[in-house]
Amino acid sequence: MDKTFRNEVFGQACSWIKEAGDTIRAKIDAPRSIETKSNPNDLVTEMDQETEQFFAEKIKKAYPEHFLLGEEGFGDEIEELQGTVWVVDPIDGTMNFVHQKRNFAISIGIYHDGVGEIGLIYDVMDDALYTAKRGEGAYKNDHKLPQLSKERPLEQSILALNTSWMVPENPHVDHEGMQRLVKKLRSTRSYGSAALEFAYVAEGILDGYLTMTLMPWDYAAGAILVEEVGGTVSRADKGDLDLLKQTTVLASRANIYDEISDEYVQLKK
Ligand code: 2AM
Ligand code: CA
Ligand code: CA
Ligand code: CA
Repeated sequence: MDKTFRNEVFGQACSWIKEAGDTIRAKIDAPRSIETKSNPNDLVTEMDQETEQFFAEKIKKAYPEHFLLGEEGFGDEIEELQGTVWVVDPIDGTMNFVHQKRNFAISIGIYHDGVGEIGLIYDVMDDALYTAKRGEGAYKNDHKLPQLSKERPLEQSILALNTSWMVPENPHVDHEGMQRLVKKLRSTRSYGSAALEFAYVAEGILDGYLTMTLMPWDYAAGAILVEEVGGTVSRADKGDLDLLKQTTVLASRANIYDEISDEYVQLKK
């Protein structure tokens, strides 16, 4: 993607994400109808849908040749990653949005021919915008994020992790390895918004994030941010991420990445 054009798209995306966030903040206390999707704990609100629609309209008008891959279905049916694709999660952490009215984010990853060019994660209630352009580092608002430590060992690391992977019945990962991992770590956290968990890894306030079931819009922006500060991002078994599929993800400081994947994560099947 041409640099001048990328800067234009970046500016546009930043202004839209802030506008969408302003709207959500203004309506945070309004009564809302909550529906469920795949299961009783898989929530969606009108705000998720309206926010994705907002981006769909803006993108189509400004960049009719671009594609949108979005969680709530207002985008395009995408089978391959050719051209420019905006991968949008209008509200990441809908359960937090509903129950806590905080700890949720808007996530936008912009890919060109499959390469991540721009990542934006907006913590709406904190008014904190995390941004990255490939090859130009990552920022939290106007503050450039430093490269991540390559020294701190696993024993002194905090990993974002969902406790569901700890039970024997979980279909994704050997739970004994996960239990050993939890004992080895300094501690774990679980924020309930994948996008924010990536942003916190990029910011250096989490040392890594390990998860078993992410969709493209959950990590499209976050993967770019973490890589821009020298972190490593892949499937949990170190395979390449496929932006068109549900996937496991391990994102962490580079010096603990191999150890986590090789010594603790044993995927099932
Ligand atoms: P969402 O809020 O956009 O749905 C919660 O641990 C994290 O997992 C959130 O980032 C959430 O994104 C994501 N997630 C992905 N699939 C989910 C599902 N089926 N149900 C609930 N959360 C899901
Ligand atoms: Ca959802
Ligand atoms: Ca999500
Ligand atoms: Ca969502």
